[in-house]
Amino acid sequence: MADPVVIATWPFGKVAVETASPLLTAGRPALDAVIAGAQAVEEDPTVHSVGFASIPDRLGRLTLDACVMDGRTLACGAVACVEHIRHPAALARLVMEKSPHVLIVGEGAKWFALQNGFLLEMPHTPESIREWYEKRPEFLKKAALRPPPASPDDINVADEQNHDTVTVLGLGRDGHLGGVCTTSGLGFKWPGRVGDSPLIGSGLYVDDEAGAAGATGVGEEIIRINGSFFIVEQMRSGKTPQQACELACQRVNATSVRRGVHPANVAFVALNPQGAIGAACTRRTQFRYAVGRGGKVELLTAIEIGPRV
Ligand code: SD4
Repeated sequence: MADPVVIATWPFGKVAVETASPLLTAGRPALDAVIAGAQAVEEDPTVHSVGFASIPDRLGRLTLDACVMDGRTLACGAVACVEHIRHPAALARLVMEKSPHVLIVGEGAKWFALQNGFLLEMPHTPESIREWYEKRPEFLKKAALRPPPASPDDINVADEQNHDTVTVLGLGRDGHLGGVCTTSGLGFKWPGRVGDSPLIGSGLYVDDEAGAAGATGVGEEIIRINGSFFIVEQMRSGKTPQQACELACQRVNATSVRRGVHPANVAFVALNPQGAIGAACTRRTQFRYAVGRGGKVELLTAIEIGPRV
């Protein structure tokens, strides 16, 4: 029997931890608990970067991305660019359980949701529409509508507008790991743009035999290094979750140096099968995360890893 642990990205992840922790303590599987936690954030209208009421893309469309992974079987499922669905993490789980596929996108994901009893809903609130209108001129001034950004600086503009994704990792009493990642992606993103969050290996990876890892931040840079898989493989080869997260940040920094651009804001969390946790972010990301264990929930600040000189 393991002592349950749950870790979630950003201060708003506290709601996820508070929701997941009692479920883990009651002996529920890690995947059930973390999805329930993520869903509490998707449901929160004050969080404008996960689920409903998030900042839409440049055309005002709100498209959501999510994935889930079960550490026991490596079963996983994901949806990307899905509109009008309130709980993309639950839909990702359904892809895992009821389809032969791992990732379903756009209209196909919506069709699959309808087939399985999800309702189509209006995703905006008056506040989220107001925020979109208010931030739009400032955003467009910095990153005019033009071909895709050549440097992560442009992407960072979007990132600053919109923190962020909730990734929740959990260890159940039965010793199994589960994880979920859910987001609306970067605010003012290009229509059709998909980040790391629904990509197994980038935004999330979970394997009972090595550990679980999840990401938040500029998805393009996380995809480039396959961030979560990288961290899990580091743990498999003996690194602690903390060392593995720091190595992933160093890798992001190193790729930025090779490309001659400023390192982007990214952050990682990790959890190993023994219940040890880790977290790190690139410089100036100011990443905080929530942890629940031993009946307590706390907010911690991640160490920032700068580029090597
Ligand atoms: C993405 N990683 O779509 C997400 C967004 C995020 O901080 O986490 N921003 O790239």
